[in-house]
Amino acid sequence: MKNCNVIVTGAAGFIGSHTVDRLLKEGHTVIGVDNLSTGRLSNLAKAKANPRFHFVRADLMEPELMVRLCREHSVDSIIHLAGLVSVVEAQNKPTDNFTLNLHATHIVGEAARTAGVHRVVFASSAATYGDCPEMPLTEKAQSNPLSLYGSAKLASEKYLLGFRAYEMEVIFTRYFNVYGPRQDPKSPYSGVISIFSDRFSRGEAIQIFGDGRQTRDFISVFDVARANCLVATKEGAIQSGPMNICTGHSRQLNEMVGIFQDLFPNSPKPVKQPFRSGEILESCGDPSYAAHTIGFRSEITLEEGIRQLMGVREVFELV
Ligand code: UD2
Repeated sequence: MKNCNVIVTGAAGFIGSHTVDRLLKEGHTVIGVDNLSTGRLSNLAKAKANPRFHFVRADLMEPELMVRLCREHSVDSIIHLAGLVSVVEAQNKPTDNFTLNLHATHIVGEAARTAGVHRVVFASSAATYGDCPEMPLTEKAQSNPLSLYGSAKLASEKYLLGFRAYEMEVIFTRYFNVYGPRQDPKSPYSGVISIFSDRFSRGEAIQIFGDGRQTRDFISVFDVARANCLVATKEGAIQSGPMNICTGHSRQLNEMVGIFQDLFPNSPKPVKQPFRSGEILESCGDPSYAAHTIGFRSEITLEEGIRQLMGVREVFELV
């Protein structure tokens, strides 16, 4: 793999900062763009010590900025991770969702076209599938988004396809339920593992919505960062289109709670709550396409990922 120059938008965020770390570890040069509206500089503490990392605190909605950065750094690919990441917030603030999850996609695509960048990796989501009943979900499954967040991601995918006319490759990484260090546990709509890790470590009771038998495809952010790095820097062509970033393993919420309980045997009993409205009972991605196209397979089991998140030492060498 040659050394590439990669722009990461949303570089100071949860997935962004891990992606930056991975790219740097692989020897690439990284230009991280973030307006720090939700991202944190502390997430980039390690990256900032690396001479191959350039941080630009700016709003990517300024179109000239992205073009200038692409040209100045002879950028090979852009990983566009910036956006409004809370599904609930996107639903409550449709205009912000439109601006940050759809209009921003245009800015990035157009900057890439103007500056002649050949590959754009766009952070999409399993939310594009909505309540599709085909399990495991392949990229060919029907898209039936149930939220404005999901529809903005799907619309962005379709919009970017038009840039293929300029010989640009556009790949849409559809992340499943991502967890790991630096994920914010503070909102009630944060990812369940970040909420549970916070509660268990404080000795507080967790809440389980429903019977706990609902399943998710939980993937470690370290695996996601590795996948992003592979997509952005792979030599040779990659076919444009969606790509699931998932483990292919469907895990019940109760199993995941069991992993925490093994680590915290004296934790208070979980509090059962009714199912959340609009709850999806099953979610599992088919990882075959990513395996075939970029050689990506998840490596971190849920057990390892949770132990790592909770700071259990022996698994740290894994990443
Ligand atoms: C994602 C979105 C959510 C909503 C949903 C629509 C995130 C983090 N969440 O939810 O906002 O749009 O997709 O399908 O993007 N759970 C508990 N206790 C808790 C928190 C969660 O039992 O304190 C359950 C929850 O009911 C669900 C599972 O844990 O069954 C995973 O929840 P999640 O919010 O992490 O992810 P998901 O895919 O349900």
